[in-house]
Order: sequence, then C-alpha cells, then structure tokens
Amino acid sequence: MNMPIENRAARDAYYRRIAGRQLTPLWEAMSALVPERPRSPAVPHLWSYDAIRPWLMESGDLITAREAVRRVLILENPGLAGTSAITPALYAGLQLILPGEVAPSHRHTQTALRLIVEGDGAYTAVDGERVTMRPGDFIITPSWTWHDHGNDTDQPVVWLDGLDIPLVRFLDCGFAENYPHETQPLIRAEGDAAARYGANMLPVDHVAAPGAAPIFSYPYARSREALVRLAADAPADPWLGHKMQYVNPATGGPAMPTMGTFLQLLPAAFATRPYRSTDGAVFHCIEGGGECRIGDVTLAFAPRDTFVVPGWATHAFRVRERTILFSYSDRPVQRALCLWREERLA
Ligand code: 1HN
Repeated sequence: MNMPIENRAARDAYYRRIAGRQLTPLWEAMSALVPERPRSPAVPHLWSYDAIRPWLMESGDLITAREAVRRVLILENPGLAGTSAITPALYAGLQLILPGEVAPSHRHTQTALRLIVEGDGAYTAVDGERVTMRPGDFIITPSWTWHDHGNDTDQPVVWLDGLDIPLVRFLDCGFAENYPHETQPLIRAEGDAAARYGANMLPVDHVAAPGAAPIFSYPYARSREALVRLAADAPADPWLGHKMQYVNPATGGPAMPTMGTFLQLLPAAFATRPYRSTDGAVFHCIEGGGECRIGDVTLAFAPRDTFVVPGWATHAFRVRERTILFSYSDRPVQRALCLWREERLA
C-alpha cells in the first residue's frame, strides 16, 4: 500500500495545479472552516459622540439630505475594514437631518432601526404614517416599507441607524426602489398603529403574521418607566442587570425578524459578572456611563456613545450611576437557525 509522507514542495505544486481547475484542498482549510469556537474578525470599539459630533455637523455643510438621500457617517468596525459592517451581520451609522430637510422616500428589503440620539420632534414616515422622534425612542422600518424622514424643528436631529445590510448582502436578497415622489402620502393619522397594536389589544379580526411588528415606535418614556419600575423592586440579574427585549406585540416575538433589540438598566455602582453570547452586539448608552471590559480591552462610555462587543467575546460592565443601554444584535436569526448560545461566567 502507498503511504505518502509529508512533502511540502510536492503538495504545494499539486495545489497550484488543481487551482487552475478551481479546486482547493479541504485538509489545509479545515480548522479555519470549522473552528472550535467563534473567532470573530470584529474587534471591540467605541465611537465617542462628543468626538464624532463635529464631523457629523460638518457633513451638513458639504451635502444636503436630499442629495445624500441619507446623510450618514457609517460606524465601521476596524476589524471589518471596507465592509461597512460593525459586526459581520450588522451595520451601524449616525444620521443627521437639519432643520427644514427631507430625506426622500424609498424602500429596501434591508430592515432598519433608529435610536434617537439628539434633537426632539423630527419625524419618520413609515407605510403611510408619521412617527415623531424623541431622544431615546426606538423606531423600526420593516423590510420593504416606504420610508422618508423630515425635520420641521429648528435644531439638528441625529439618530443611530442599525440595519441588517451585511446579512442581506451575504444572503443575496437585496432589492431597493425609490418612491416616485420625495415623500409618500400619509394615509393614516399619527398614532394609528400604536392605538391599534400597541395598547395591549389587537383588532378583533387581526391575524398575526410572521415578520416585523405592526407598530413603528417604542417611545423611550414608556420603556424607561418599565425598567425603572422593575429596578425599584426586583433583584438585578448578576450578568445582565435589568434587561428587556423589544417585542412585536402581535406575536410576542422580536420586534424585527433579523435584529434583536434590548433595553438594559444597570443600577448605580453595579458591576456585572462576565458574560458572552454568540451574537455580537452594538450598544448605545442613553443615560449614565461606565466601562465595558471586553477581554483585555476596556471601553469607557458616556451618554450618546456607541460601542460594539464582538460575538462570543467575554465582557462585563461596571457603572457609576444608574445606566440605561440600548443594544441590537442578530440574535433572532441565530435563534431561528438554532445556533445561538450564551455563557454566564463566574
Ligand atoms: C436607509 O434607508 C436609511 O432610511 C439609513 O434612514 C441608512 C443605509 C444603507 C441603505 C439604506 C434610512 C441606510 C439606508
């Protein structure tokens, strides 16, 4: 029987010959293709709002929202350079809309979320209904819904955009089109969706369908009140503090099919135990401030800062004052595929 011994030169010559036929040897790639545990190419990183704000405002002197379509500075993970991604599956950006501006109507199969960072009273119109934006509000733009934004206030308005752009690109299911006019017609009064689906009731003939929530806005005042109420009586989870997820009120499932969204309260002087999960997450500090230790990196965050924790990276929080963090990840996708894992460490 033939017993080959390692001959590097012979193997390399063979790889070059088969490469011409678009063939590559699995045995050279095996450990990278099937790693023992996730090794995310994403790295921990923080974007300080105070540091970024001047650059964002400067973009307002260079291009209008109309010309830009969306005037956004992308938060690109340093470990994913050139991909416009903050984690392998997700995108993040900070969008600026100045007084009097309109960001024209379009739709795409990518799902978007907004977390309002600065400014009070701009609006987004989704599927024929306007939603007013206030700081801390969480607003969704489901896949393939027409959406345009406007700012009728006298102050700049900034929000954090989260989209599933890299995921949709990976799956090759991106479609997009512009609305024939700058804005879409409003066919329902503001507050219609919230009344119909967001008051712990549903229309009597409603048939729950899979997909994004039928409400577009989760006002911060209500979400915050719930967390503050819980924190007053219930013990904090040692790993997560008081952490809630935003849901589709018609199904109890996640607010959007591709992105999980969370709001978390960490009491004053609280330190969480180390935790990791397979979904890398984008965090945004709404109130308070502290530190997130991720492996040997420590990120110090203040209100309006955004930071990213890569998937399966062990991390722990330490806060001074009561802190409220918004976060989003691809958890619903991982769960639907039975891939999601978490680990609570000592
Ligand atoms: C988009 O439609 C928005 O509607 C924001 O505000 C960011 C990034 C890429 C593609 C579409 C928005 C986007 C986007």
